[in-house]
Amino acid sequence: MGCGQSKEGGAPATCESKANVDEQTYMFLCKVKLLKRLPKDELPALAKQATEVEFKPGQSIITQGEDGHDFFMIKKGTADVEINGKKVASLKAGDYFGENALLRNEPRNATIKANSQVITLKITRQSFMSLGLQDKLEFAKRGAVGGGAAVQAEVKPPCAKSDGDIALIKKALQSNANLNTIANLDEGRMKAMCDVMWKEEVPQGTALIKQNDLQADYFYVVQSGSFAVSKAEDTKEGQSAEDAATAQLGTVEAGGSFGELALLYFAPRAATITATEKSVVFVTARHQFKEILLKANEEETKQNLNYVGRCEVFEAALKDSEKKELAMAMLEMTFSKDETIFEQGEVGTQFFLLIEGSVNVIKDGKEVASLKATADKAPYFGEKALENKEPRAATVKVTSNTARTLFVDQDTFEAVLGSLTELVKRGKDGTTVVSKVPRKTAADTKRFGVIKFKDLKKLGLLGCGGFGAVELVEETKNGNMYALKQLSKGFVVKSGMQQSVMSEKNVQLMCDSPFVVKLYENYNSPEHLYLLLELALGGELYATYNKRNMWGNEPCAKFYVAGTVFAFEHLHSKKIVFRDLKPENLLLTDQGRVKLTDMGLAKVIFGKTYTTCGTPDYFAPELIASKGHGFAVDWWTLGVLTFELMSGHPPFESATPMQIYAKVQKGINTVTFPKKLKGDVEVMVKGLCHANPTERLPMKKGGIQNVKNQKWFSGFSWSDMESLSMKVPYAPTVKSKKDMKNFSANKEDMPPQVPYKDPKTGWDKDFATSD
Ligand code: ISQ
Repeated sequence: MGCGQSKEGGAPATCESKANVDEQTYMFLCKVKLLKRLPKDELPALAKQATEVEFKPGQSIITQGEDGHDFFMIKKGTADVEINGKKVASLKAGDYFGENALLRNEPRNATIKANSQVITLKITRQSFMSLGLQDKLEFAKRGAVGGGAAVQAEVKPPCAKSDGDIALIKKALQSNANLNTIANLDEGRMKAMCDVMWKEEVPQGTALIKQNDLQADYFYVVQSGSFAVSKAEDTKEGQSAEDAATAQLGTVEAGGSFGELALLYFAPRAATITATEKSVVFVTARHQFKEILLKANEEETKQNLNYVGRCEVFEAALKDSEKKELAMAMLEMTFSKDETIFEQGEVGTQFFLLIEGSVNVIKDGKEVASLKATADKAPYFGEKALENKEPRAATVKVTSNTARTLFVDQDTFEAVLGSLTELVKRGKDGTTVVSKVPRKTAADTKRFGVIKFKDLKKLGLLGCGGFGAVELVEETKNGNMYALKQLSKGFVVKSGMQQSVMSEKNVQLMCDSPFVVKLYENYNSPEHLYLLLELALGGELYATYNKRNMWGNEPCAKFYVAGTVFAFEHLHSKKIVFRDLKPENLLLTDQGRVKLTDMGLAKVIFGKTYTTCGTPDYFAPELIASKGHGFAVDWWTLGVLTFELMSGHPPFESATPMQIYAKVQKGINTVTFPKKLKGDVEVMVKGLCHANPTERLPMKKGGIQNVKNQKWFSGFSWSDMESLSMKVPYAPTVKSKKDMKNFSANKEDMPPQVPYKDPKTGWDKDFATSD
């Protein structure tokens, strides 16, 4: 601990005295990003707690790697920021650092050394806490990215390119480290990117990319000229010196490239890039890049189709288009030597194709067949499970070191193609229509149109972010309380999120679990869409952890992780992938029980899906690589959540999303696990954050039970958790059914209210369940 001042055993400071609470100290505090989250009238009292501490030239104010307790602002003098012994920035009067130390123990991520006599203002965690300010902070949600832009960006025909142009583009692609984090750019892919690029002339002074711009679809390679990268002042102003030290600003010259984040997903631009002279760029759009990456998946689907085609049942029953749909819905599962794929007598729902390795088929204890996958033969077993739920007729046991299978379950098969019995009856050349089996929704069993919008009275703001506000509302007729989430239709259309919003509503309607926030009604007004949701007055888990400093509390982490396991079990059983787990999306009820919320990125899937979206700190590697992803991304995020709850920070934390992605691609084994995370919890996190999605614990034989059986959970009663009879590890204070004290919405997080111009596509016509 400590950061080098007299109080904490570092080199003695020459002077320490109570500062006059002058205008200057107050003005300093007003600029600090973290403190902007406090009500302004708290700042004078905090300013009174500031002490002046003086440092001599060469003296370290804070030291990289050490835990800190104090926050500093420079009043006079200059200091250097050093990371791993290298100077990365200099600081002057008005700069500040170490604000996270006011909340928790966290190793300093840089050393800050006085290079002249430096006078600082210091605030200790103890004085911050003694004023009760941790309870008054309003915490912004970490934003999700991707998922929007339903409309494809305009593309132009490719231009002719000289050998010099081709060489320049290839070199630019190869030397763009971020691009190589996103994709493995082999010769074929580089050529494909080069082939689709077109040329644009950019007059001097043109901003090709504007910070915060929602039109963020293109990637550029500079053929000639020069560009300046800049960020708006307001971003810099509230920034900590440690953050500023890692911000990347500079110029891009011929042979350079920029805009690569737009290739990955739709998100507002992070900086402004302006031509400082007349320039020429080569351009490509996100969907062109994604198509190039998807080529590899087409190969995989073709291969799966090959296997499916060789299976006699399917060959006789399915048309070519149906075989393709089946091939796309099949998932991979890997088994080890001596594992049984299934056992005689157990009731199974899955059908398997063996695509690598060998197995024995054992009936009544006797080996009756031995099957081996070869280049042109994929043996299959378990086909009866697609027609009925009869006990398995034999055991299938792996005899090779590993066996790779493709599998599909009855639910998926019937949702994608309909009943196999019907399809067999029809035959591949038949004309009878076999209908797909629709999935049951909670809506089938609920009555809608019961709660009318006019009967809801707004009582206050619970939160904002994403697309709008969440308000506490009362149904005046009976005093029932709900959370009303409001989405600005103008903003939804502007950011191309129409499909996502409709999907959020449909997905919510399918859910019925005590571990998932329920949806009661939807309303549609001229300017807004509304979701009437179950109320959870205990607060957001993220804010609660920050306010109560619960990071590292093991019983709490187990309880919330277990609740998430049940939420995922429910969602996945309905074929819903959630894709946005983070403590911000877990709510506590007034009783302290945990519920998952925000289905903005959730989606029903059969097989893989391809849109890169989520919250950067929680991105799984296959999302970054745009390889197609499935339920395994949720299990990755569970590993990240466990790590964060236990340590106070996510495992791949970095200053920018691209730096996070680079760490994610290096893998969980390169992450340093803090002491608190050693042992059983480390084993579980690594089992969930396996680079290969098919190797993550719940994706292997045994499924979700593999998580429940983890040693970290030994002694934990999963049945008590499921039946809601487990004692909660933390009981929030909720004084009445209208008590909003556990929420502190910050209006600054509200998205802009965009006036709605109806695009007349009818996108929202099925939204409302009531008026
Ligand atoms: C339920 N209760 C309180 C706050 C909420 C925020 C978002 C969604 C649901 C909520």
